[in-house]
Amino acid sequence: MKILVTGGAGFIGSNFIRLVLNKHPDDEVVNFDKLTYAGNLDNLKDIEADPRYRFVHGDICDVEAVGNVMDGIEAIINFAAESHVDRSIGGAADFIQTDVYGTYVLLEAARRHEVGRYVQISTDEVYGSIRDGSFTEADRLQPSSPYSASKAGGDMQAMAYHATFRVPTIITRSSNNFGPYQYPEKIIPLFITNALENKKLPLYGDGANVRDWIYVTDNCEAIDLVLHRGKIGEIYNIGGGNERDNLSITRLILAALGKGEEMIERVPDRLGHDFRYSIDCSKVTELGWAPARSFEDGLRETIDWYVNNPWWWEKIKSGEFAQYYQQQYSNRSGS
Ligand code: NAD
Ligand code: TDX
Repeated sequence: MKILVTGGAGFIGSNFIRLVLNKHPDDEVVNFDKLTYAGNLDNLKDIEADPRYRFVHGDICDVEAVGNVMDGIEAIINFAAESHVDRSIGGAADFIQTDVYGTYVLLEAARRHEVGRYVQISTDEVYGSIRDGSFTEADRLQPSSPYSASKAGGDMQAMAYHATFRVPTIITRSSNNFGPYQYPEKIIPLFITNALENKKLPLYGDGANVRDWIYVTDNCEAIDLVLHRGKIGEIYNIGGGNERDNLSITRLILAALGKGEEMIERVPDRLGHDFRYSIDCSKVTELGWAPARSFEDGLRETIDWYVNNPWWWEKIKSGEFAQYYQQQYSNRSGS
C-alpha cells in the first residue's frame, strides 16, 4: 500500500512511519510535513535512506502542494496539526487553519483521488472533561480549549465528508501519548529534560488533574490495525488504561532520576484546564488491539531514551523552545 502520512515529522507521526516500514515490507510512505516548530527530521534519521520512504516539505492547507503528492496514494493518515493546548490559549489562528481547514483540504484530495482509506488522527480531548466514568465514541463533543475545539472541527469535517461524499473516513481518538521523540513542551518530556538540566518542574495548579497515558507505539499499532481492519465511517477511542494525576507522574520522574521534590514549582493553573480525561476503548479492543506496555515500563523506557539522547532534545531546548518557555513561564509567574 502507498500511504500519505501528513505530520510525519512530528512525535506520533514519526513513530508511526517507523512502525509501518518495519511491519509492512511492501508499503511505501510519503511523509508530507510543513516542518513547523514541532516538525523535526531528526525524528526519522534512522529510516530516511529507506527507498520506500519519501519526505515532501509542504503545508496541508496548500491545495496545489497536496494535489502534487496524491499520485498513486491509496490511504491518507492525517497526523498534521497544531497540537499543544497552551499554545492554543496564546493564539488559536494556526490551530483553526491547520486542524480544521487543513483537514478539509486533505478530505477534498481524498475525494478527488478516490483513496481507499482516510484516517483522521484525533484526540480524547474533543469530549471534554469527565469527573466519573468514561466517554464512548457516541458521546457528544464538548471541547474546552481552542486546540480541542479545532480538533473537533476536523472530526466534524471528516464525518461530513463520509456522510455526503462517501469518502472512506475513520477517526481515531487517542489519549495522552508519551515516548521517544516527543517535543519537550509536553509534560513528560518537559519534566524529564528539566530535571536532567536541574531546572524546576512547573506543575500547574494542585497537580491533581488526571490524564490517561498511552505509550506511543501502542497507539501506532492501534492506528495500523484500524487502517487495515477498521470499519469505514467509524470512530475508535484508543486509550492506554493508565489514568494518573500529574503530581504522581512528576514524583515518578523525579524518583527515577534521583532528584528530590524541591524540584517541583507550583505555578498558576492553565486556563480552562480540563480536570480528567477518560475513554471507553471497547470498540478498538474488539478489533483485536491491546496495549503492550505498562505505564511504568513505558515511562522507564521514555526516561532512558531522553537520558541517552541529549543530541535530540538539547538543540530543541536551546532553539525555538527557549523563547516559548521563557514567555510561558514569565506569564505564569506573573512577572
Ligand atoms: P506534534 O506537534 O509533535 O507534530 C505535528 C506535526 O504536524 C509536526 O511535524 C508539524 O510540522 C506538522 N504540521 C503542523 N502543521 C502542519 C501543516 N499545516 N501542514 C503539514 N504539516 C503540519 O504532534 P503529535 O503529538 O505527534 O500529534 C499528532 C496528532 O495526534 C495530532 O493531530 C494531535 O492532535 C493528535 N494527538 C496527539 C496526542 C498526544 O498526546 N501527543 C494525543 C491524541 C491525539
Ligand atoms: O508544564 C506543564 N505543567 C503541567 O502541570 C505542562 C506542559 C503541563 N502540565 C499539565 C497539564 C495537563 O493536565 O500536565 C497535563 C498534560 O499536559 P500536556 O502535556 O500539555 O498535554 P494535554 O494538555 O493533556 O494534551 C495532550 O494530550 C492530548 C497533547 O498535547 C494533545 O495534543 C493531545 O490531544
